[in-house]
Amino acid sequence: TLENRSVEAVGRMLKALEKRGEEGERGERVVVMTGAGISTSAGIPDFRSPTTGLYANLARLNLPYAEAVFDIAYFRNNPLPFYTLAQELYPGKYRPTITHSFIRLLHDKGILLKLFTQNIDCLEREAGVPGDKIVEAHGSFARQSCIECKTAYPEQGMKDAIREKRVPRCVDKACNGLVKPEIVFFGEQLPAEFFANRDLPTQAHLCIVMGTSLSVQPFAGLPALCREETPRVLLNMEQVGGIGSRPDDVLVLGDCDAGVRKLAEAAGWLEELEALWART
Ligand code: CNA
Repeated sequence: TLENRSVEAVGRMLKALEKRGEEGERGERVVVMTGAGISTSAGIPDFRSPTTGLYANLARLNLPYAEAVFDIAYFRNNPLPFYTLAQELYPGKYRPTITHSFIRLLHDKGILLKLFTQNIDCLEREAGVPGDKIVEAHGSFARQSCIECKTAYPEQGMKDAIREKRVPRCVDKACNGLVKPEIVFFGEQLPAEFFANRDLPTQAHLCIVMGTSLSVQPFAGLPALCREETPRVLLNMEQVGGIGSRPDDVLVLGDCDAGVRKLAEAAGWLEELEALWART
C-alpha cells in the first residue's frame, strides 16, 4: 500500500517497478488513461473546460447543441460543422507536451503496460510512444472511410478536403456516402482494439489518469476495473470519476504538466524527462 497517498510514495513505486524491470522481472505494470486535458498546453482546446473548451466556443457553428458536432446522426444531415472544426484539430500542427513525454519515459523505462487515450491528436505517437502500446479508444485521424459502405478514402483526399472545408464523398460513385475520419462519434461503436484490451487495468500495479473529465462511457469505466489494491493517481485540474474514493488513490490536482514534473522528481527522473521533452 501507499504511505500517505503522496506523490513521493508514487515516485518510490515507479522506481521500484523500474528496478524490477532491470532485474528481468516483468516491470510493465503501469496503465495510463488520458484525455483532452493533456493536450491543452500544446494549444488544442479540450471539450469541457469552462471558457477555453470547444463546447464553449462553438457558437459560430450554429449547432442545436454542442455535442452535435461529433454526433453521427447530426453529421448525416449536416457534416459541415465537423469539417470546419476538423481544420483546427487536424494533426501535424502541434508539439507534444511534457506530459506526453512522461508517457514515453514510462515506456523507455520498460514499465508501461498500456496507454488508453481518448485523444485524436496523435501526440502520444509523436512523442515516441510505440503504436502497439497505445489504445486509441476514440479512433484517430489516421484512417478515413465512407460512413455508409465503409470503403476506405485516400489520405491526401482527406487532407485536401479538410484544408478546403469541403465534405468528401465516397470514392464509389454509386454509393456517394459521406466520408469521415475514423474518429468515434457519439452514437458509434468504439474500435475492436478497445474491447480487446479493456481487461488490462486488472493486471496493473499502478494506474495514472490524466487530463480527462471521465464523462464519456465506456472509457470512463476503465479506472474502476483496477484492483482495489492498485493505486490510482489522478493528475487533473479537477477531481473526476470517483478517483479519491479508494484508500490508495492519490490526487495531484492542477495542471498535469506540473503534476508529471512532480512525479518525475519523486522518481528521480526529472532531468531525464526534461531532456527527453527538449529533444521532441
Ligand atoms: P474533456 O471532457 O474536455 O475534459 C478535459 C479534462 O481535462 C477536464 O477535467 C479538465 O479540467 C482537464 N484539464 C484541462 N486542461 C488541463 C491541464 N492543463 N492539466 C490538467 N487537467 C486539465 O475531455 P475528455 O478527453 O475527458 O473527453 C473525451 C473526449 C474529448 C474524447 O472523445 C476526445 O476525443 C475529445 N477531444 C480530444 C481532443 C484531442 O485529441 N486533443 C481535443 C478535444 C476533445
